[in-house]
Amino acid sequence: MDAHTAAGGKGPAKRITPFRWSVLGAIAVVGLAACAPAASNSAGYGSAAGPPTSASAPPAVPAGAAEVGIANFKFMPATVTIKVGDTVGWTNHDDIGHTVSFAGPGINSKVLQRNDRFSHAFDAPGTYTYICSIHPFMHGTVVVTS
Ligand SMILES: [Cu+2]
Repeated sequence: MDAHTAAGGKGPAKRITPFRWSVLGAIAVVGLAACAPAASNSAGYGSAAGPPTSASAPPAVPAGAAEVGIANFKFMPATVTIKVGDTVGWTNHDDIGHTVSFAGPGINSKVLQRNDRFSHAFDAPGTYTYICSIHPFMHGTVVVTS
């Protein structure tokens, strides 16, 4: 080859030979690498679509409010989480009167008879616990997030 002749002017031909073998070796490595992707094609499967979303959920409590029912001597749900400024409403479904009486901020309903409703808007973040003052074993919590 002409390369032999040109490079040979700078030194003996023995110094050229290792270089040419390394080039051949590099070509061989590239050839092997090109085969690799075909071998790993099967790894692409497995990420199917998620579960179908339910078409129609029941109408939820409107944003900015939460509703608590009082039934069978329980606040349900016992814990509600709202944002600052949101309102929580309580409706008594028992035939017995209950109250909504908070420990800290002095929020107290009158005695709620069946189907009476009490509501309060919370203006500061925090965790507020309350009871029924008639039945102190009834506990509820309002979590107000900022
Ligand atoms: Cu009660």
